[in-house]
Amino acid sequence: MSLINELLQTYEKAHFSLIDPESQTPEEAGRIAKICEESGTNAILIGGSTVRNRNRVYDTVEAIKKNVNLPTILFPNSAESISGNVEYILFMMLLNSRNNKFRFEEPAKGAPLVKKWGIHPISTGYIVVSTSREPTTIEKNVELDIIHMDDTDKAVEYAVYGELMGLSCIYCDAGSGAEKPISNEMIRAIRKNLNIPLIIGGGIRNGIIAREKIDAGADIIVNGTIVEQDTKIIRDIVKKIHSPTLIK
Ligand code: 1GP
Repeated sequence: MSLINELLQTYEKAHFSLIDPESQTPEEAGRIAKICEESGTNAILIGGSTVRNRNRVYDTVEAIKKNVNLPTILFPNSAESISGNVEYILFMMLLNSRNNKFRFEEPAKGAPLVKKWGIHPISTGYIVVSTSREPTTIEKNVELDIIHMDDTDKAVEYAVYGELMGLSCIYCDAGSGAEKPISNEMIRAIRKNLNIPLIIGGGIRNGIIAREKIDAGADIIVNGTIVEQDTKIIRDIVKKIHSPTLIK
């Protein structure tokens, strides 16, 4: 069984903590990962939109693996950021990219490395939703077929396309540090049309919001900015994700 299905079978819903190798030293990344593990997160995602240095990713993964017993999952932005010591990789197609580089070319470049190094691939349809007035890093770096906050139909189309192409999960992301998270309405519409796990991230800053996203249909919540800024909130977010629904 795949890691995501295994996690969802065990915990029903899950939480991933995202650590950007460029935001701190590998030792500090290991320390943060430990706090996330103690807070109840279910896996450590390693990645960032601007990571280019494989050695830095390698050292960060080593430090994290030394400190925690959680699965390590790479969230790569390019073939160059794939490191052989990670256990899993979100092997991604950026579905609403207008540029083939992020849909096919970088994943193709990375594919032989993933095989050679025995990394377990988690085939993922990645969809970026634009919720911020100021573009997020990913919006600055990739030319997108823009999906606005209320463009629910377009988000559903890309998500269902990903499922029909045989991808194992869909990750809808408002981008790191997004002003607003993806709306509950959009998550509900995607969930209604999708039969594979749905990961939601970007701009989720507290437990109540995380729980709303779960109630709307998210299976996994990703936190990055909060992980770097205020690890105490992670405990509350994880608790709310696993608490009974807020919907009366
Ligand atoms: C970004 O979904 C992740 O790719 C996490 O976003 O940094 O806003 O938590 P935040």
